Amino acid sequence: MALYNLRMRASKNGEAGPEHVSGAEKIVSESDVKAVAAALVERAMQHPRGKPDEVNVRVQRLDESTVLRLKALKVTTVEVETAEAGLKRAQELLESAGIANAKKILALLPLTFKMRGAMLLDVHDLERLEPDKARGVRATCMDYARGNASAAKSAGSNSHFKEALVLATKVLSHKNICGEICVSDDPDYVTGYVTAGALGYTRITKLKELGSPNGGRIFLYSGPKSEVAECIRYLQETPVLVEENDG
Ligand code: WAQ
Ligand code: MG
Repeated sequence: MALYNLRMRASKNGEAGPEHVSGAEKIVSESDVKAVAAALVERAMQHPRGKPDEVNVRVQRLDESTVLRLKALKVTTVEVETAEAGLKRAQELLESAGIANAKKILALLPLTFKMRGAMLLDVHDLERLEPDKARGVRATCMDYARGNASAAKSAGSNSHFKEALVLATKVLSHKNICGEICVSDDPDYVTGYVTAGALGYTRITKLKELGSPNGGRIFLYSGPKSEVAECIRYLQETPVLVEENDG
């Protein structure tokens, strides 16, 4: 059966134009398209960042032969008491994975707070590589490979962790991406993560204060500048299905 990519985006009218409220990505079979679209709209309407003024759902058929299948990154969790300690651990973890500029990189996080996508940062010279620096680069077109689990049910539940693991697995799978830092923009979700080679997906239980809407992502790029465009195309367009690791 054909596969479809569903993409939901919700925004509200802010002082300076539309503000992002929520978004989600699903890849489902034809028979699930209708139920999953409804579940995504429902989710947009119930988001803790507020009632949206506009919700868009795009449905796009995929050519199955282009779908890449990946194993989910290995997950570990680091417990911290404070956001400050969490950011310090993030730095140490990235350094342990060979990212020398980790401190300077983490200091750039505030620049991502207003962005809808991620900063794409060259880890060697700290050059920002996003074509549109206000928007950033969005990783899209990825989901779990679902056995018989209900696609609609999983689309309705906003599991930050599960969706982030899919995104992080896709992003780190590109040969020129060597890591990622993520802080949720949901005021009630303070757990974030870092990824990098041997770290896999390392959750850090507190990266910001409860109640703060300040979140963002940085994708760490290590490769020739001539391959940036291809990397962005991969992140945005290549359909990826992620197999959950057991246990
Ligand atoms: N591509 C690139 N950047 C994105 C994307 C995307 N598809 N979606 C969101 N962002 C950026 C954007 O700037 C957001 O403000 C920021 O990331 C955070 O997005 O293991 O909920 O969707 O429990 O709020 C981490 C889970 C949850 C940790 C992350 O991110 C865990 C989360 P959010
Ligand atoms: Mg969010």
